[in-house]
Amino acid sequence: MTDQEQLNSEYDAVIVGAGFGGMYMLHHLRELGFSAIVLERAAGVGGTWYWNRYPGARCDVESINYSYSFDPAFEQEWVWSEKYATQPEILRYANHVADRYDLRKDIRFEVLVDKAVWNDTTNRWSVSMATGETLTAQHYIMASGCLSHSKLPEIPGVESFKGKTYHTGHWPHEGVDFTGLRVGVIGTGSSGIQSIPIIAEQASQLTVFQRTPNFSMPAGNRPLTAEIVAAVKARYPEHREENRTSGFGVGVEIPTKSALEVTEEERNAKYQDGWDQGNLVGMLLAFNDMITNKEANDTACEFIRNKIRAVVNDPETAEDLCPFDHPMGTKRPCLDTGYYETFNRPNVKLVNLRKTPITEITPTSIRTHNAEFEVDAIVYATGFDAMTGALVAVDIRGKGGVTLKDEWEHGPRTYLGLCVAGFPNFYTITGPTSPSVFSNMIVSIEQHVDWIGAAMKHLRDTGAVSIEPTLEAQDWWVQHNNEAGDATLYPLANSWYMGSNVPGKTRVLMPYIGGVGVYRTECDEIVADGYRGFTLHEARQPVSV
Ligand code: NA7
Repeated sequence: MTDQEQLNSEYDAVIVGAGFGGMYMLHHLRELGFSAIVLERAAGVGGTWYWNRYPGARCDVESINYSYSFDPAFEQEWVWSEKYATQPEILRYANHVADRYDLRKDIRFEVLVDKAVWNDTTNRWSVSMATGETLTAQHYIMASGCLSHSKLPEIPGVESFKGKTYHTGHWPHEGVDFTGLRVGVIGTGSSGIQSIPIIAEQASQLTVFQRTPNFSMPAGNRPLTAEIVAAVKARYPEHREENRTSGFGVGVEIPTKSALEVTEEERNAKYQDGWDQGNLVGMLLAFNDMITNKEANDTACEFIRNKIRAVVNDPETAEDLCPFDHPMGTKRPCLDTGYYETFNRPNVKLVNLRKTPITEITPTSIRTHNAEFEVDAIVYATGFDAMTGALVAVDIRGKGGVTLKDEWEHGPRTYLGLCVAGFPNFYTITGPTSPSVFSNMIVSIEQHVDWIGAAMKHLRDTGAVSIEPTLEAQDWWVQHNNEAGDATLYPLANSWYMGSNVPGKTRVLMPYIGGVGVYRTECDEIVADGYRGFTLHEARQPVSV
C-alpha cells in the first residue's frame, strides 16, 4: 500500500509515536485484528532512544528488565551484552523488534501530528499532520513518551551564541567530536551526568554549569556473563511477574525496617550494598521509610554526600557537588560512570549557579554574575517538559471542541493516567497520574498497551462505539494520586516530576507513586467491575456534548 492509499483509509486506531509504547501497541492491535497506523516524527523507531544519542547515554534499569516480555520466544533469544545497556544497543533492539514483527509497513516516519479532533457525530477522531494530511480513526492513542519534549533554558542570549550548540535530547546522529574545544555543559540531570565524563576526555576545557546538584551513584556497569543471562532466562516468566507486581517495576526485596530503627553501622552497610550493586531501586528501598520520612532519608543523603567528599579532591568543589536542597530520590537520582572523579581533572571546572547565576549567553561565552567563560560549544543538558509536554503540544480536542491543553491548565487530570473525561476513545500510554516514570517504563508500557487493547476489544465485542471516564471517576483518581504523592517526600523537591522545571507549569506530582503492582490490580479490578468509572456509548446513541 502506498502512503497515499494508507492516508485515504480509515483506521481502528491511530497511534502517535514509534517508541517502545507505540511499537508494542501496533503489534498488539494487529494480533487482536484491528487496523492501526503509527505516526512518528523521527526517521526511525526507538523514541527516547532514537533522539538521546549523547555520549554515555545508557539506561539505568538493568537490560534484562528493560525489555519486552510479550513474546517468550523473543526474550529467550535476545542477548543483552551489559548490565546497563547503552543507547546504541537499545536502539538496535528497537530496530530488531520493528523488523521481527514487520512493524515498519504500518509506521509513517517523519510526520508531525499537530491536531486531533473528536467528532461527536461520527464517533471518530480526525488526526491531522503538519503536512496538511488528515486521517480518521475510532481510537486515538498517544504513545508520545514522558521525556520527549525537550527544553532549552530560559537564559537571555541563547539564540545569539555563534559556536556549536547541542541539546542532549537531539544529539546529531553522526556524533560530535569535542577534541581540543572549550565546552560548556549546562545541566546536571541524568543526561549531563552521563555525558560529562566523556566530553571531559575530549575537550581542552570543560566548564560544568550546575544549578542543582543531584544524587548520583556508580552504575557498576559490567558485561553480562553467560551464567547470569542463563540464570535469568531459566525463570524469565517468574522474573517478569515479580517486576509486574513490584513497586517500581523491578522485583526487589521489600524492606520491613525503618532507617531509624537500626544502628548507624547496619544502615550504612545497607546503603553500601546498594551503592556497590549500582542499584537505584535498591537504594530507594533500602528501608521502608526512605521516601516518606525526611529524617530517614537524610541518613541516605549524608551517606552519598560522604561518598562525593571522598572522591572529589577540592573541598569547595566537593561541597558544591553535594545536594542539600532535596531528599534523595525526589529528583530523579542518577547512575554514573566516573562522574565525580571527572571533577579532579585539570581541564574541568564546576560553576555553582546557586552562588553565581548565569546572566546571559553571548555570541562567544557564558556569562555569570561575576565571570565570563569563553566557549566553542555549548551542550544543553537541560531536560524536558516532562509527562504532559508532548501531549499538549498536539492540539487535541475532545467533546464540544474542548482542548486538552485548557483542561490541563492547572495540572493533568486523567482517570488512571490512561483516559480523560470528555475525550472518548483517547488513551495515553504511561500518561500522567500513572506509575510511568516511577517505574521500569517497559513494564508500565506493556500493562497499558494490554489494557487499551482489551478495552478496544470489549467495545468491539459489545457493539459499543466509545468509552470515556466519568468526571467523578477522574476526580477521584486525581485526588488519590495527589494524596499518594502528599504522603511522600516528592513534593519537597523542585523536580520535573512536579513540573517545576518549566516556568508557569502547575506544581503537582504527575506520576503515580502508589506502586506498579498496586496500580495494575486497580486497573484490573476496574475492568472486572464492568469498567467501573467509565461510560460506554452504544452505536445507536449519539454521544451527548
Ligand atoms: P533533567 O533531569 O531535567 O536535568 C536537567 C538539568 O538542567 C537539571 O540539572 C536542571 O537544573 C538544569 N537546568 C535546566 N534549566 C536550567 C537553567 N536555565 N539554568 C541552569 N540549569 C538548568 O533532564 P535530563 O535530560 O538530564 O534527564 C531527564 C530524564 O531522562 C532523567 O531524569 C532520567 O529519567 C532519564 P535544576 O535541577 O532544574 O535546577
